[in-house]
Amino acid sequence: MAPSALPDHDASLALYRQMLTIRRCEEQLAKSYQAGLIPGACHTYVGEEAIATGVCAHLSHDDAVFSTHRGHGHALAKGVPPKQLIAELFGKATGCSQGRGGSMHLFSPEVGMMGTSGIVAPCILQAAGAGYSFKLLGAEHVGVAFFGDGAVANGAFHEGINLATNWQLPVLFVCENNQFATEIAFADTTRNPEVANRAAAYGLPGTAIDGNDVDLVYQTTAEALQRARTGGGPTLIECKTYRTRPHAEGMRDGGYRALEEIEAWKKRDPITTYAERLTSGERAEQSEIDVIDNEVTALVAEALKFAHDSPWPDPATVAEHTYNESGAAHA
Ligand SMILES: Cc1ncc(C[n+]2csc(CCOP(=O)(O)OP(=O)(O)O)c2C)c(N)n1
Repeated sequence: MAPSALPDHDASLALYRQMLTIRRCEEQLAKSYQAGLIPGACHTYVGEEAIATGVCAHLSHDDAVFSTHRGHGHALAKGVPPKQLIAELFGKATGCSQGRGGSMHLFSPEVGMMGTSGIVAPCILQAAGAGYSFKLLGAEHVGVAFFGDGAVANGAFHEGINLATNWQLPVLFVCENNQFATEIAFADTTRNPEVANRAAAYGLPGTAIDGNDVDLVYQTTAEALQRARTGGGPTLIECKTYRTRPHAEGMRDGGYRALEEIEAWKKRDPITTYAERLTSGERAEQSEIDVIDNEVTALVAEALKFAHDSPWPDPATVAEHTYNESGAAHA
């Protein structure tokens, strides 16, 4: 699959800003977790920011994203403001799910963020379902599933991709292959440690790219979305990447992977390498990068303060959002 054009000066800086916003939020969330401020699990996206950023740069609020347990980056890139994300993880009423969901239940339908999920793989089926509804409606919107390599041996992968391809639905399947599911190496769970070449079995285009290269993610997504929005059906994009923090905050990070491997991937950091590329290739000035760094640091500090200062949900509302309260008759 030949990639489309490189992002221009403004688009490149927007990609840099988005990746850095995710990174700074994750750093704050890791610290907050260590300070005991986050009830529940917290799986950070550190090291994988280029994927959500490069994909979501092309999406509108009408496109539907379905995500995973590692979904903070997807939510932010899709348009959830940092203050709503951090407040949600703190359990505050101002969070995107009003403090009732936490990290693995981030919902913001108004921006097309249709949910993170603690269950591995159903996002693949949900994105296929969204694609089906968009096709029935004759809309040019797409359903997008982000999922890890741990979802690939789940039946949902087979069912969702087969159905979306057979019916030529407008869907993007984005596998974030960070090479581990919890502490199990992908290569130890399959005789075929490549994901993209599985596409041949279903008859859809599949491509494997460097998921730490935001330009490449951006370009590859542009072409896949063009196909999806014009009736050409789904695409499977395998983004090879690495998480450089433990599976979840509070967990160990030794015993199942080599520290040298983690250090080697940190040198391929998607954010610092992108800043170097932009400045050395004369796509942007260092002074522009510096301004963004300062603005993002201030934005996230403000979001953290907002979350701290926000109220807890009113206990009297505990049963709200549990049942359908629209008054519609139930079957
Ligand atoms: C259906 C299901 N099986 C098992 C689990 C337990 N589990 C939670 S996270 C995880 C690993 C997921 O790995 P991957 O999909 O590669 O995503 P990553 O954590 O690497 O981003 C597993 C097995 C689960 N949540 N859901």
